[in-house]
Amino acid sequence: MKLDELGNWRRTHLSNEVTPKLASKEVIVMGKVGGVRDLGGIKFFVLSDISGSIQITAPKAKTDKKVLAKIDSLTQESAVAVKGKVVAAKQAPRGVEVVPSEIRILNLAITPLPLDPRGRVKANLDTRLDARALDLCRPESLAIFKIRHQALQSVRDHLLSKGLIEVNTPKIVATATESGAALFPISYFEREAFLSQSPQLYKEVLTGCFERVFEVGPIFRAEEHDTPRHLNEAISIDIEVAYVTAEDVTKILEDLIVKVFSQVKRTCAKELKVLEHKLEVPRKPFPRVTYDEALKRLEQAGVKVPWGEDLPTPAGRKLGELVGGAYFVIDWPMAIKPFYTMPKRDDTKLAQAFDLMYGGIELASGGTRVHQETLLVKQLKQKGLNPQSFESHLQSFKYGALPPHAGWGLGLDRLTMVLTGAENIRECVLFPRDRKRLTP
Ligand code: AMO
Repeated sequence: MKLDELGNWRRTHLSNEVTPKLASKEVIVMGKVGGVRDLGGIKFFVLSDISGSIQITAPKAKTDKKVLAKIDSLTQESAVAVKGKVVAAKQAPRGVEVVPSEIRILNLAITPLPLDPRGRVKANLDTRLDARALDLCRPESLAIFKIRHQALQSVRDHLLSKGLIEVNTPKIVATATESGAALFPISYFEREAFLSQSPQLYKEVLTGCFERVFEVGPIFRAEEHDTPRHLNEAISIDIEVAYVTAEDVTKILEDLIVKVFSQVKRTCAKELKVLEHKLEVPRKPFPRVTYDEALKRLEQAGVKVPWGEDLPTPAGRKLGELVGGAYFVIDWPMAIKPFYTMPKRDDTKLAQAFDLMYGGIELASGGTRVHQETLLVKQLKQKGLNPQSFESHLQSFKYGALPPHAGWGLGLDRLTMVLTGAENIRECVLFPRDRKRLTP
């Protein structure tokens, strides 16, 4: 079938702007078709757009034959433009419908569809991600991404209001920053390069000149994890601030989390309802649990973690049950924190580093950093890294004499999980990249 041109038609109203008040006015609405029904005397379909939906009703006796034939040829999810008259109608879902005088079929969906974006038939996550373009039209997906959008806007507002400058650092890099997390190698002309795991080293260097910076950007981790919380490409919100310590930046993070939760709760009530998620705004100050206390409490609850090891997932989950909500784990062993972490003055086995947890999920980590070149070189060696590979980074310590500084990285995808109540991080990312998924 030949498709119609959009031509000079433009939408006059979004579907939710069509109300009984417009009765007898002519409108042009555009959107996707939600299944055609024929009730003998009338044919009708629901047209959905970004704002909601409107019923298009064609009484057979009064509608042009060409229009009726077009309605017959419509498949679910086809894109159409409808010109017609607004009619107040008690039986229609919003008490209003449009009686079409002309229809333009802009694109015809091929059936059967791999999934029903109107959610009448539930599909599993893999099927949904395979047909993500359709899946994103589900009201639940839309709700998640509106909340993510709001969260990001609140993050930017907050950090800008604290005087931080937004920056963009390179994602093609020469060295690792996060010990343990593997790198994706790429071919860079005649050399090998890597996709950046974190803006860590760049944001630190920037404190020497810009003092307070933040970045929202992708991080790439070649981890083989296949969990509901890990991706191979994630979005990290990173900050780094000069002349402050870990304790100061935890406060920035705490304020930010409370602000994001409150603003999402206030502005996304409709979306939270679609997701049936009750969002609790955490109260300040969030509990601070030292690593030692965490191990003790876990042991009392029957979960043993040897001192000096990271908290494995079940232990993290248990700690989440014991503490609940948002809390910091502080005073981590240096052995499991990256080379750039500042040790505690009074106990050098411990790091001036923290993780922000929400229940059993790690949302962020950060700390005070080493700003002295000699200590940094010593710690690189202790981690089995070659200081020569970090020569260009170390140069900025020599020339610029970096000020004391601290910062954190907060995972936007994980933050969205917590805000939306999603059980799998893939729900919160448009086109997730994991061990098995590189398309769509
Ligand atoms: P870290 O490695 O803990 O710290 O990462 C910071 C935050 O980023 C998110 N994140 C991830 N989200 C999804 N999938 C992943 N594979 C993944 N890896 C990390 C998490 C995590 O808490 N440079 C430090 C930050 C700093 O100290 O400033 C860093 O990258 O939410």
